Amino acid sequence: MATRAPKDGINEAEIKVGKPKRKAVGLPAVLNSLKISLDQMGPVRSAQTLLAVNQEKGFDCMGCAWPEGDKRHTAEFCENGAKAVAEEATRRTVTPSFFEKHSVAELNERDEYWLGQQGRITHPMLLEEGGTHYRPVSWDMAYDIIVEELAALDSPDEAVFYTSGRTSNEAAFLYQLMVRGIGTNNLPDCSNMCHESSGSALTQTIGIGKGTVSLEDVDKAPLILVAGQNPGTNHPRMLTSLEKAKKNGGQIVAINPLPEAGLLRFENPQKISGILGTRFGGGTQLSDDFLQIRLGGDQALFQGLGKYLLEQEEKTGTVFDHEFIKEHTTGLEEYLQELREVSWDEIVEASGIAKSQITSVGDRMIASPGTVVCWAMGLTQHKHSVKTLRDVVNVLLLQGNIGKPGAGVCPVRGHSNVQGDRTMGIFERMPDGFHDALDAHFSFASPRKHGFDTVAAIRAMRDGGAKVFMAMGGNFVRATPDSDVTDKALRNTRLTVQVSTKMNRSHLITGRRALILPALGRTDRDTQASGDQRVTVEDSMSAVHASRGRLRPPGPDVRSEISIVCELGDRLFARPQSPFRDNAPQIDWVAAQADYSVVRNHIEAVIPGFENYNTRIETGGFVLPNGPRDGRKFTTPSGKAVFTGNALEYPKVPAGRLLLQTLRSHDQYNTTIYGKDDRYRGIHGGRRVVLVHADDLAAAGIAEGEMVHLVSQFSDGVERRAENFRAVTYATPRGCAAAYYPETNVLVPLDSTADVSGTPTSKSVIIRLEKIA
Ligand SMILES: Nc1nc2c(c(=O)[nH]1)N[C@H]1C(S)=C(S)[C@@H](COP(=O)(O)OP(=O)(O)OC[C@H]3O[C@@H](n4cnc5c(=O)[nH]c(N)nc54)[C@H](O)[C@@H]3O)O[C@H]1N2
Ligand SMILES: Nc1nc2c(c(=O)[nH]1)N[C@H]1C(S)=C(S)[C@@H](COP(=O)(O)OP(=O)(O)OC[C@H]3O[C@@H](n4cnc5c(=O)[nH]c(N)nc54)[C@H](O)[C@@H]3O)O[C@H]1N2
Ligand SMILES: [Mo]
Repeated sequence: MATRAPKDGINEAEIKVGKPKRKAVGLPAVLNSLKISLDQMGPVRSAQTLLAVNQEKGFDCMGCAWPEGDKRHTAEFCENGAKAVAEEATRRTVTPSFFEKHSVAELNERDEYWLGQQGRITHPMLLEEGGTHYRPVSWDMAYDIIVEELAALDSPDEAVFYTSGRTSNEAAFLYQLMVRGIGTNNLPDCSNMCHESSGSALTQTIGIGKGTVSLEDVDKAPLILVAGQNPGTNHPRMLTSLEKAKKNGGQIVAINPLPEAGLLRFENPQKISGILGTRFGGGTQLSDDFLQIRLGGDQALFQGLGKYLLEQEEKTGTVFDHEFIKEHTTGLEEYLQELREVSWDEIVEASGIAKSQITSVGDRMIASPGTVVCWAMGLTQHKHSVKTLRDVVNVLLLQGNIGKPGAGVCPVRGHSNVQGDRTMGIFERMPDGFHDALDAHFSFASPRKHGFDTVAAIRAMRDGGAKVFMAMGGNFVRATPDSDVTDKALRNTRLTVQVSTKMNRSHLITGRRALILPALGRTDRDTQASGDQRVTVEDSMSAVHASRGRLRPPGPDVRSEISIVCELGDRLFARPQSPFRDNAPQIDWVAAQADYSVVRNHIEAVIPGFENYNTRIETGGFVLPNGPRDGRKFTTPSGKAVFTGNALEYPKVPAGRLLLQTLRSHDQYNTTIYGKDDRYRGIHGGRRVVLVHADDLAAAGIAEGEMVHLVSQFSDGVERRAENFRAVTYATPRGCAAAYYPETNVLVPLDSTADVSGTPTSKSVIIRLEKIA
């Protein structure tokens, strides 16, 4: 199996490698975002959009899920938020004549960057069986095709309904209702590949699969550990919070295999001093400590921290929060046993961090009245991620660092509404309480058998068990692992339906028939029968607020996700000839489509915490109840937070092999490639690079700049190959390598998933570098 560099993609010989940056943002970031905005939107639209980002009456930035502060700046945006906005609000369009000109085969030769650059899709398009080109199709016909294919299935479990994390609360709620009305829980989502490990670990230990901190907690935290996260690129507005924490006297410890620019130093683009900083050498030193950890070494590190706290507790008796432990937790002994058994040698070996560095962070924790741990994909995408995160919780519980100001767990979410989609029921295994409420309110019986997650859905399509695939946003075939396997799986279906704003690979690797349904985005004005609508989203800290777009949509034939679901729902359930009338959820789809406040009333009736939903979003929104945060209430079976014992695990890499992490460059949004630079890491003009320690390159007899193939080895014996990468020496620990996603997804075996959460192990893939003969 192999992927080649696409035709018009990149000439690796032209990739320029410079010195990685030591700090993030500042003037270059502001200039870069303005350039991209002007290119894509022109001056008037740029101003209209960028001034409305994250404002109370504006739209929610789709760049990330970091919350907005109470005092909003006139331009509450960051470079990468501006890129995400420009990407959607572009004036370029992909019309039927585009599809007439380019066959699917031809488009498949193009790279992700080129596809994305073509612009917004304006018409529903159909690829007929055996067809070479997409042709325009009426909305009515498109809906009829979906209904017909769903009705023809032997079982509703032969259909799969994916969701990406930009979908609004309203659209997500109606979508899951439609899917459960059809009779399946096959609701995989991007979260399965993202923070599922966080959800699994947190639900088990603290009773809720969400973070327990507010923005204020971060601003005021005396100590913040940032592990497995690159905020300078992926959550730039988080740097403002970290800067505030520093100004308030807080300390920051960065835990990362790479010295990421944003973690080290930051120049705030919202402040004149930050913008001028580059010239005057300013900016804020963010990290007090940088632990350059081995890939997958975090469980060892957190066990080391726990072990040190225990050793000091045994000396002084003042390290643990005894009252908290007694009142609010169970399982301490099991955890302490684990800490006593694990040796320092093993901890140091697994993490690659010296004992003295670990104990010095331990001393910071002991001295600190509160600690926050923030994390993202560096902690969630390993085989032992759930264990690792349970050990993060363990350490925090020892000092009572949950449910007090300036302390807690902070999983930093990716997509801007991925957390809200989960709250709305986008999950293949929602708890019974949710189903009971749904059934009662809509007078139907939702299916209780768990559905497919992302990996299970791919297996089912591959093996012929799933025949219709619909996606509410996202780019399933490129976001998922084992690209060659996934491509074949999708091609094995009868119908693929993509509700999308922009072109991507998932429109080109299709079932026997394929539909593209063009959708409105966050920035677009959404006008329905009752007038202009707004939607709502939930950020990483459980705050729910409204989002309203004001730009003219790319064309009259582009529809909102809500309207698409309502039209489908009406045809599936509510008409005399509807195939799923028997057990139909009782809802007026037409009324819901006409006025989204009707949808919010339904949500309020089913999901706790949404009381007076419509009223409260008028006044800036509200924060959902969070037991651990609000009052140290833990909805676990024991009613207490749970310490767990987790035998130490870490990736073991055979000699001559490397452990590869697949990560994001500064110029991409997941599978959307904005450009070919990774400014902070000093890479310019291309993406097929592999970052390796100088000594590892030398040991492999490979010269800096030489071209190599990446070959992954997994227990299934299949050789997975990603070809033609340029070797770049980089400051990563020995034995560890890094390359960009999605070019390297072909290397991630479908069956290599995290225990419990099922997340593909995108941050630990065993590879070897193959010299090109
Ligand atoms: N501009 C932009 N913003 C985004 C996105 C985007 O693509 N572009 N994507 C969005 C989404 S969906 C998500 S989930 C987030 C992703 O946000 P991140 O999680 O920051 O994204 P990654 O690029 O995957 O970076 C992983 C980081 O973890 C480190 N890391 C890798 N493995 C390990 C490990 O074993 N231990 C430790 N301690 N560190 C490790 C890497 O070196 C890197 O710094 O960002 C969101 N925001
Ligand atoms: N190897 C590797 N694989 C990974 C990861 C990794 O770190 N390494 N990260 C994983 C993570 S964290 C995630 S979240 C997934 C991301 O997986 P996805 O969410 O599936 O992927 P995206 O690239 O974010 O999807 C982009 C597409 O969404 C569509 N889109 C954008 N906005 C809208 C909208 O408002 N409405 C609709 N209907 N469509 C819209 C556009 O057509 C665009 O092409 O990838 C995962 N895959
Ligand atoms: Mo994500």
